[in-house]
Amino acid sequence: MNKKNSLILALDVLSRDKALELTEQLVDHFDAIKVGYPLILHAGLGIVEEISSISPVIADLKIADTPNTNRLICEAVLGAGADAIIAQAFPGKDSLVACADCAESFGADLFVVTEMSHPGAEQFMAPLAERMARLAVESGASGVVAPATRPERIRMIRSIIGDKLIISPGVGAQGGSAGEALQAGADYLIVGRSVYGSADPVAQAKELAAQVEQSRRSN
Ligand code: 3DU
Repeated sequence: MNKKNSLILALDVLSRDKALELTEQLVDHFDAIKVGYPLILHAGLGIVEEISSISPVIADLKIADTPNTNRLICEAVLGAGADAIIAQAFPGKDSLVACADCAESFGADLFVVTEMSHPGAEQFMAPLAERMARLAVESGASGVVAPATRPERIRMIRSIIGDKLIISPGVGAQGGSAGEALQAGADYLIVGRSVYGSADPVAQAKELAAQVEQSRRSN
């Protein structure tokens, strides 16, 4: 993943044709396309292979199982062409290391969820986010997922993970601000509905790019 736009598209549309149409339209505006259960369950794993021939793909399966099952899931989606996977930290170090080892064998990246961006994440995830960020580093992850809806939490997680990457969902539909998330230390913003659900996704992407540019200039 080349950091050019600092933007990742969350492509949670439900049809193969719509996904490919948006990918073609938006590929130049985003550094990667994140696909998850909504699209893969509707369109099949083949969609990972198709999109990965156009753009880097992050498979957001929030993998959260035993080490062996984690490995099987990683092998399936990385074998289909994904360049990165996202895993949950809470199943523990052995489960996360299974993902990290598999990612390494494919030359892929692993991102670990520390604290999610929705309000419910404050219940169980936030109190453990620091430990999960530390575990991500210890397990050999490339980076973590941290919430654009709570920039102060990005700042805290940055202080733990050093120069590992932070990819950050929550801008747009969830109410987070692009500029605030970047200023707090996010490397990439993950944006979905406010782009693919808009009447003019390219215009929305350009608007986001302008916000990224403004944040870079004020640094
Ligand atoms: O809310 P949006 O439509 O901009 O999409 C955000 C995407 O990021 C979506 O795919 C969601 O599953 C993912 N995500 C979060 O929103 C929050 C997290 O903590 C992790 C991933």
